[in-house]
Amino acid sequence: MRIVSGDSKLVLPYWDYYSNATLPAEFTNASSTNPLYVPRVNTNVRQALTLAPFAATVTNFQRGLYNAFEPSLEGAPHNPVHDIIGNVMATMNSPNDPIFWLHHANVDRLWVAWVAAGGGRKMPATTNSYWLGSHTYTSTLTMQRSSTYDTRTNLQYYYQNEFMPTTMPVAQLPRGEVHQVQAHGNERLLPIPPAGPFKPGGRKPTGDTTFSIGGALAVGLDQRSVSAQFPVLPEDWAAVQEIMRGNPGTVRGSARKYRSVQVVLDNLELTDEGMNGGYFYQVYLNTPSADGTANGQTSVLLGTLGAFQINGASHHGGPARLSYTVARGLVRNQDLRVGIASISFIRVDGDNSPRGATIGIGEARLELSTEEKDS
Ligand SMILES: [Cu+2]
Repeated sequence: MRIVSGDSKLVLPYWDYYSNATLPAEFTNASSTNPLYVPRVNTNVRQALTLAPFAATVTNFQRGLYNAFEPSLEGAPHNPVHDIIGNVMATMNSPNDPIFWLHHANVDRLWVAWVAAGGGRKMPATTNSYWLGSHTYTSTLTMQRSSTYDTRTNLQYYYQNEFMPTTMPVAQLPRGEVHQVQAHGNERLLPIPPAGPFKPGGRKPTGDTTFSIGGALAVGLDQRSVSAQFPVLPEDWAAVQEIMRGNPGTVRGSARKYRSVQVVLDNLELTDEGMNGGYFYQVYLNTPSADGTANGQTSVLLGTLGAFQINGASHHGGPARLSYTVARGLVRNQDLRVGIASISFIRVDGDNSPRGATIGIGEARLELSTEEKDS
């Protein structure tokens, strides 16, 4: 870009929404001659932010491991920033909104900051298979994955500020929200949203390597928060418990040894109202409490769901499916007594959000998987 621009001092901007959650004014001036303007649902993303990826417990990096930065940062703030801004940003054409590039520069910067923060945070070793292969940008431009290991030495750029955010933007936490994911001690006491009138999906194998121990069918989401509740057999909870302890779990009806637990949202569809974004849902697994009461249960935040995530999941054709790993240690022994599980969808609105039906989920279920995840 320095060559093309003829400016040897050209630098790329990033948008630090933790410092200012409102879109820079250059992007919101609706003048027809402003190349940075596109219509958006929201221009403030405070509702999309969280400090969860920067927690001391998030020390792994790569997807597939527990307590990993990559899926945590993607879960929030990356995805909800797409969702809350909405319109083009909530689609796979999101690079057509110029703010995309400043958002992604900031995501890259947050990664640099996470690496620099130390405290046991570790990138995969250069010898790890994570670094095999290459990124293809155009038919004539590829880059070895291994060359993206480090920004300063490999890629020869740096950011003006390479520190992790430590505070949320002032006065921007809505409605007592707690934003934490995927680590010990990050449960919250959550009043579970009311259960929707969804039919149970039943226990069944869902593939060669996965087995559903329960779910709910035809789960419709709108501007309200809602829970999908379904029965789980005590013996299946026992298998979950084994897996949470780090042991393989087995279930009746399958000869497999299962090694991880996930919440799967299958056959996802967006309504016309939900298509443009401007909202998202926090996805929680509510583990059953000893007395079976609906409130005061231990809940764990698994990730986020919105138009951008669904558009991404359906990008390569076939039914849109999203899965959320339940990290080991999140489901504790004392939580595993009563046979009702809840997958809860906590609606998060932007300043502007659609009313009415947004998302349809063919089945929301709790699955065991043979996939091994390192602790
Ligand atoms: Cu993105």
